[in-house]
Formats: sequence, structure tokens, C-alpha cells
Amino acid sequence: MSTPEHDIPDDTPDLDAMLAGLALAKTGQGAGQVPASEQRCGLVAIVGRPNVGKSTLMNALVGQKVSITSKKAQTTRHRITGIRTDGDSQFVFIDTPGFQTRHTVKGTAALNRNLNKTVQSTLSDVDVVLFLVEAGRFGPDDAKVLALMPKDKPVFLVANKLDAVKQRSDLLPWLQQMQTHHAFAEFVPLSAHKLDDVRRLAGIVRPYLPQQAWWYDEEALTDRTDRFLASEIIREKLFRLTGDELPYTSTVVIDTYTEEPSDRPEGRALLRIAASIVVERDSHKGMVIGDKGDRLKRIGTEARTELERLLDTKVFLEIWVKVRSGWADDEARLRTYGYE
Ligand SMILES: Nc1nc2c(ncn2[C@@H]2O[C@H](COP(=O)(O)OP(=O)(O)OP(=O)(O)O)[C@@H](O)[C@H]2O)c(=O)[nH]1
Ligand SMILES: [Mg+2]
Repeated sequence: MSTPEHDIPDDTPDLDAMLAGLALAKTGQGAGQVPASEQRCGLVAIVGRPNVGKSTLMNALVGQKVSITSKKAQTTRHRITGIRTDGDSQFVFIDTPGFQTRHTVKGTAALNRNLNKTVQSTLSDVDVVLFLVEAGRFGPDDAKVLALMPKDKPVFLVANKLDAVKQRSDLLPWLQQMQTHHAFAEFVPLSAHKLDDVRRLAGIVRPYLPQQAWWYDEEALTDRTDRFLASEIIREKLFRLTGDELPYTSTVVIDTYTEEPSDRPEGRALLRIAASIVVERDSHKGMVIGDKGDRLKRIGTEARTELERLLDTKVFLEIWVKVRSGWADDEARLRTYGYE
């Protein structure tokens, strides 16, 4: 069942060390130390074509993984909020699905429409937009996303993956060229993998946040539930461990989710999760399960290990694979699978 494509490792890093460092790097004023009258708070949308690093950047800004990432396009399928509270400011970032301009895989038209609607509705009520591109590149896919930008809101050009640019000197003419495409409020070339760059970006966004009381607790990191995170982490492992076409036509549904308190005072709670990976065809089911069940086992082990770390609890995870033809082109089915 294994093809060479399946054996190419997805080297997308989880940035654990960097994120831990970032959390420490915040100025760390304690709760209640900033009077509500001096607080800043605002919505910051992160948009761009698929795979430019939107979710990687949001996780780095938040200081913890709240949105999944992979080398494959269309990893993010939901509007996901990530919160950074630093000094007097609360940044409420919204990670969005990469805007789809091509009809990629047959039978996913409804899913693609749903992803694009999510991006468009997000733009209507934010304070700042971070428009992400890959540094030095601006193609037709980027231009189509740029055309959606609101005219009355500050839009930053964030040129990500700066570490991958060989000739930095080529970047200046490119940036000048970019000025002709939109009246950007700021230009920020950076690498989402670099702690200092991410901190600098937060500093540039800060004055654009309106002065108003924070909406979330100082400790809050996302508006999503642990149950949602569990389904997303399983989907991430599916994306990272299977071949090219499969992820686009598959999804993950949590069937049962129960928390059992520990009977020992110092012991950790136990989380029991039963989940289904939903695929289009019988042949896809075989690809997920893999030779002698190897691939499914690895998806399960990697998801469980990461959830135990993120939720600081013991996890018992059971995953089934189900075939449901046509789910990605069926609006009603999409809703029952959690695509809002
Ligand atoms: N070299 C380099 N790679 C990066 C950087 N930021 C993100 N990446 C990689 O780019 C790939 C895509 O990252 P994601 O964060 O999943 O991209 P996305 O824009 O959220 O993608 P979609 O959700 O599919 O639209 C991953 O393999 C990341 O590790 C960066 O600054 N430098
Ligand atoms: Mg993403």
C-alpha cells in the first residue's frame, strides 16, 4: 500500500522550543494589573492563499499550538481564534483557511465554497488584516486573495518564509512592486519560525488595536474546545502521514469524548476519545490503514502523544476508518461534520 509519496516525511516543525520561549518572552504583567480603561483589544485576521504559513504564524503569535499545520495546502478548514495577551494588549487573531482559487480535487466543490465563505465573512468585522504571502512571490493566487481586502481597514503585507529567500537584495524591488498592488499600512518581511520576528510583528500590530477592555481572560489561548483540538490533531497526523490526494477528501469526526477524573489526588485525569476518519472510497480506507495497520497505528500514536502533552492529561484514543462517498460535496453532511 505504501508508495514513495507516502514515504516523504513532512518536516513541518512543531516549534515547541520556540513557542515555550515566546511565552516567556511576553512582558507578563499579572492579571488585574492593567486597568480596563488602559487596555487594548482587537481582532486581527490572518489571510492568504493556501500554504503560505498562516497557521504557523498564528501559533507563534499565541505561543502555543492552537491551529494545525502541514506541508499540504488546505490544512486549515475552520475559522480558529488564537489569543495573545501581552502587556496592556489582547490580540485576538483569526486564522482562516487558505483561499481556494483552483478547483483542486474532484468532488470537493461544496467544501471549497465553505472554506472561501469562512475567509470572506471573517474580513468584514476585523480591526487589522495580516495579508500573508511568501517573501519574493506574488502570483495570481495571491492577487485573488488581495482583491478581497477591505478598503477601509489597515492591511499589512506580511512577507513570510524570509529564511528561504537566498538573495535578500532582490527583496527591495519586490517590496516596491508590492506597493503598487494595494495601499498597505505596513510591510513586514519575517519568518514565522523566528521568535524575534514574531515578537516584532506583534509590536507593529499593537498601536492598531482599539483601546477597549479585553474580551477574554488573560490566560485564554483559543475559543475552541479541547474536543475540537482533538479532532484537528488527528487530522493533522492524517495530513502529514498520508499521500497527496487523500487528505482533501477525508475528515475526522469525534464519536465519543469522555473525561474520567483521576482517583488519586496527584494523578492526571484520563480522556477517552473514539474518533472516525471519514474517507471517500474503499481504496482510501486502505491507504489510511496501511500495511498491516501500520499507518493508522502511527496516526493514532502521534495524535495521542501530542494531545497528552497539549492537554496535560492521559489519553486513550481509538480511531476507526469509515467510507462515506460524496461527503465533501454534500452541504448537509458538511454541517453534521462540523463545517459551519
Ligand atoms: N521555511 C519556512 N517555512 C515555513 C515558515 N512558516 C511556515 N512554514 C512552512 O510552510 C508550511 C505551511 O504552513 P501552514 O502554517 O500550515 O500554512 P497555512 O497558510 O496555514 O496553510 P493552509 O491552512 O493550508 O492554508 C509548513 O510546512 C510550515 O512549516 C517560515 O517562516 N519559513
Ligand atoms: Mg492553515
